Amino acid sequence: MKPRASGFAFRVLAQDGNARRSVLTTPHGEVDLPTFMPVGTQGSVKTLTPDEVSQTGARIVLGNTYHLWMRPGPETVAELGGLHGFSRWPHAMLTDSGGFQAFSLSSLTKLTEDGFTFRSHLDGKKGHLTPEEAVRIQGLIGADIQMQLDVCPPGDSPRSVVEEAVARTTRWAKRALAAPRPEGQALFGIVQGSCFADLRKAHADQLAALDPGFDGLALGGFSVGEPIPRMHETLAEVAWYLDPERPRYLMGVGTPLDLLVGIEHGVDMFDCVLPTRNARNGQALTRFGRLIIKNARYAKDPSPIDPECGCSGCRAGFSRAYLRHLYMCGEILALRVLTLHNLHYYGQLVAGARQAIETGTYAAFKKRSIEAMEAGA
Ligand code: PRF
Ligand code: ZN
Repeated sequence: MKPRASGFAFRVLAQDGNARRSVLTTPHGEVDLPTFMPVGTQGSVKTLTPDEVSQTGARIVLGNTYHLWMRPGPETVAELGGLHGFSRWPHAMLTDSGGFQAFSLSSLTKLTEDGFTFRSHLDGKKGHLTPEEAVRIQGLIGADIQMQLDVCPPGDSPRSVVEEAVARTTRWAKRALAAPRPEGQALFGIVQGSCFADLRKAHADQLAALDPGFDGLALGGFSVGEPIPRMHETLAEVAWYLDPERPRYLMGVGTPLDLLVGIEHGVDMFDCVLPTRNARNGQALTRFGRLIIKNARYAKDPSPIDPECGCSGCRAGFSRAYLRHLYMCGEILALRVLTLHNLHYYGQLVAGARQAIETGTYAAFKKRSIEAMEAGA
């Protein structure tokens, strides 16, 4: 019923409420779950080398089909060893299917039953992305995990629009599963349904029933404009409901609080640009909330971002004052150190969650983490 792509396995080691501690085996190594996937849109996690990314604890990163398709092209990536060989990332990798990015980045996107038609955000050239083409391109890029092409309606869409997106995503799921795909690449399905929990549950059932089946199931269509409490409520209703025998991936989410809530309800994998993008905007994310590095109060502050942080920047002793100075001068080192720190913080957050689940103390861990964040630095 659930054939897994070769080289893949998924084992749940411990459960605490709906929170799960599991391991995903891929052709590029084991990934301890719950985990956070740093975003490497164009084949790099911005400002960092692969070695630096892995030092933050990450063992899987995300790449984007849309960007690599437009530039340098999937054939070039394939010729140069696939995204693993090209970017020299030795661990696991997942690619998003491209529709979500085509819709948000390119102009004149048209959605039909066949797929997306759009004009490239780079040169205006016409592109057409179908469920089959997304599998073909991701096959050339060569990540361990592919995502199906899906339809993600805005967070405030009426029920009828969401119903149509769900139905089309199911039809596209069947087409994606039927398309030829290299052995050793897994394929995940995507559950849509906005904040209509009944639509999401029905969609999860439909996708879980497909045979040959998906290797994992994702929750798409969150954090697209709906109020955050609505997202958390809907996660509470639906995340645990997704087939427990497959990894569950919450796409493009989120804040440290979103991760704590998602894990509580049974999510295993997350990705988000927040820790990397906010770093480049001068924000350090810490156990005690956000630190805006350009704030004048740090001008003479000799302490590191977080004295107890084990990231290479904090261990090197770079002070808040120094990082503020670098940031104000536009020095690249500030962005690198903040990116390293933020990803290390996310890595520590999911590592802490894994440990708490193993010891049956997840609820206390979540409460403690939220209280510390709210208390501030
Ligand atoms: N679908 C796909 N990628 C995504 C999303 C989605 O719904 C989201 C929504 N948070 C982020 N990235 N394919
Ligand atoms: Zn640090």
